[in-house]
Amino acid sequence: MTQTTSENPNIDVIVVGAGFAGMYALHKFRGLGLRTQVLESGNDVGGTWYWNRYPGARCDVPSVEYSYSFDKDLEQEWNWTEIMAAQPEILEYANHVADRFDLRDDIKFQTRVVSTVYDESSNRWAVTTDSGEEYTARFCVMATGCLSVPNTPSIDGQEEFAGPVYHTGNWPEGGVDFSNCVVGLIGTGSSGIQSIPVIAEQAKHLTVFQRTPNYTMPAANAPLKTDFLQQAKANYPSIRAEQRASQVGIVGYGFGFGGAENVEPTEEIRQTSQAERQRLVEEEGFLAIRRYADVALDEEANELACEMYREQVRRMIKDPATAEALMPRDYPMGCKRPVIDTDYYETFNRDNVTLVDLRQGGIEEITEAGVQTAQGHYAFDVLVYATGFDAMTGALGKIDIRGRDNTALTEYWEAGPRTYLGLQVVGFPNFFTVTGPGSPSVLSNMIVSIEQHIDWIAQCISDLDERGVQSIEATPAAEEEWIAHVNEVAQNTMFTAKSCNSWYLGANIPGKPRIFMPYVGGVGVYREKCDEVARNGYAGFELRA
Ligand code: N01
Repeated sequence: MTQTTSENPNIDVIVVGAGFAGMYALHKFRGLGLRTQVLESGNDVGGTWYWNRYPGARCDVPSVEYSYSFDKDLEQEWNWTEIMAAQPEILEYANHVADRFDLRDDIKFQTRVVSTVYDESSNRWAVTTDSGEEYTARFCVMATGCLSVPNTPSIDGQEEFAGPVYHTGNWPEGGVDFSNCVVGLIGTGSSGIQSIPVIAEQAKHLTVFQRTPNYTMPAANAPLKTDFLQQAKANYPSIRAEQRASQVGIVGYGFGFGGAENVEPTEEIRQTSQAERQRLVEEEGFLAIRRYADVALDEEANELACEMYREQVRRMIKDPATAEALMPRDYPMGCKRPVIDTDYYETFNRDNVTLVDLRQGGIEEITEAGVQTAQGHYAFDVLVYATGFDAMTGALGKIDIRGRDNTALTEYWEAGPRTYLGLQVVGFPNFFTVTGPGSPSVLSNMIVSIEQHIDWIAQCISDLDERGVQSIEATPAAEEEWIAHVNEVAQNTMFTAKSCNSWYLGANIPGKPRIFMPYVGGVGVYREKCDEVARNGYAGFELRA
């Protein structure tokens, strides 16, 4: 039954998505007295952590930092059990938050938004769902996630495969039992690297199809000690303040990246002899690379670190041909999203694991019984795609979003996403993107960036209402200037190195414009800029009474 707009004339804000962003948005907006409706396609809350239930799924940000800061009691009452939490624990946390703040009352589940259209005369957004319901609201907040549209590559014959097919980004709720299964898995990004060791332990045999070897560092995960947790809780005010002012929203309280000891890179790899580098690899393995500051800044220094990396792969893998196949070459370390793993390389020493290096001959087609490559046919009875996402713009692109003059967002973004501060788009008044392209987003601890965006949007709506302003829209000049700034700071980083292909650039999706999407300037600097804009009466936005 179609719900007409007249049945819900008082909604202030529609929030699309009930992941960590949508959940906090609902709580925050409600607190301001704004009537808020959240629409979510899944059966429950959790977003990323709801969909990505694949074996081995785990966060790579330490738990005490990958958690909400908005409620002091919540901080104190929740007890993380590991340095970096696994997916079930994070989903449990999301459910706890939903229960604690009665969020489900205003979330409509199993409801996919298909279009959202701005009506200039009423200054409202009309949001239509897959069941034909229509809602209208003054503001539309897209909490649709940055990695929420799984990418399944188009491969000849893929419909022919006779067995079950799974995607890591859309894993069945009940899990998958791989025991006695022969499994084929395509993709060696974070999801593949996390799931491969766990699937290999369960399955009769696992064949991994790898197109590009990745750089991955070992996670030093472990149970969290009670006294550490108590100490962290006591220090939360300063941890949170530091996170907000930091580069990536992580301060390394107790632990650095991947749960390892926090090491400040201070040395120059170019000043280190080959013999010294070799000695360090022998003593410290991959972690030896963390000491060098120039690796992130200079491609030649980076290549020296890559050599150290490859040497450690050589040392870890028994079969020299497999070792060679696992060595990343031709692109710098740090160009793609860093990966951390548990027993990834060790897995390739198992008898029941085969690595197919697609650089030696790619996939030609998927057959009824497996994968045909230029190197031969590989048979299996279950196929897993660990092939990533249409990142940052994918979820917005799937919704028919139309702003002033019926302009489609996909049209406006034809040459790549354009935003002011990653928060708003010219031509789309009262429409906000949470952790959108042009903001630190995926380069940061997402919860820190989510809270910052929601707090900013909430303050903005509240300020507009106080001043009797009906609509807010980024100006073309401000948007242009912001894009230029985003591009400028991304230059001369490993992210935009010539040889780099990453989903940050949209390079994983055929036909997607190649543009570096997130803001490299850092969450602290970015927060300052957003706050300054607000302090200056929302400079760069046009406010209409
Ligand atoms: O996806 P990816 P992901 N034939 O795009 C391969 C976050 N995350 O889901 O590199 C063969 O990184 C592709 O090969 P190539 C995190 O931000 C976080 O693993 O394009 N192979 C690549 O190997 C992460 O970065 C966590 O040559 C094909 C793989 O599939 C992001 O999600 C955990 C192919 C895709 O890798 C995405 O990670 C998991 C084809 N046709 C995810 N098409 C943590 O917090 C694609 N590939 C730890």
